[in-house]
Amino acid sequence: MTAPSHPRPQRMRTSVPAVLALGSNLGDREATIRAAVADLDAAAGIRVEQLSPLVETPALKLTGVDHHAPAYLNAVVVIDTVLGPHDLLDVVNSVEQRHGRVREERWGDRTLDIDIIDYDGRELDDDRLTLPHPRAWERGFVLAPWHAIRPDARLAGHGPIAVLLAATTDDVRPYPDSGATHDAARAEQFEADEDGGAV
Ligand code: A4P
Ligand code: MG
Repeated sequence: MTAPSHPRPQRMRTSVPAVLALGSNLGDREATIRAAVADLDAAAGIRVEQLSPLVETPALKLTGVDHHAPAYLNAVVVIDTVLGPHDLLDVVNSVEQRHGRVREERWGDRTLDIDIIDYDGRELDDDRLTLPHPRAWERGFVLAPWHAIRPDARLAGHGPIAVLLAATTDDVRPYPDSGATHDAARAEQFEADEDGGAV
């Protein structure tokens, strides 16, 4: 077969960085999160750049922290993607489905939740998607693993995540638990702020 004389120019779309948060508090939580990260990396248009350490956190319900509910494992991945934000949400939703996600109760127990925390620093709010994720700024279970791999990251509209993390109070433990908590990171941050003369 001869090559076409006028090959169609390939449309190249440049990739952008994005940050996804994964959470699981039902089933084999670690296996689910690791399989979901592999699924994301295998999806067309997504390359996983880095997976954070896993952390274990008590379930946050609409009524507050619920110590009777199964604890969550949470993690963050930094990705590069050529997908637009809504196409990325479609992939994220299909990976959640593949891992048995059932939507019965808002903030209910789940095998897998994947949120888009940041998409190239963009701010957006429509009926399907809010960027950055509207509650990421106050959640230790998002900020602590993100900070562990990208300490200089910023959350659009909110500023440096190191500062946001220092203001959180949730109980975020390394998994498997080595006895330390991310309070150490917060304490270091406070000390750095004091040395720098911050109020
Ligand atoms: N949606 C809008 N913006 C986004 C975004 N940036 N990323 C829409 C992902 N989805 C986004 O989500 C509801 C709708 O949000 C979707 O249809 C999507 O179009 P959902 O996953 O169906 O339901 P949900 O997760 O129960 O609700 P929501 O409000 O997204 O909850 P969150 O804020 O994700 O919180 N406790 C601990 N310890 N660890 C956790 O990970 N997660 C939650 C869920 C609650 N408690 C937790 C944890
Ligand atoms: Mg969600």
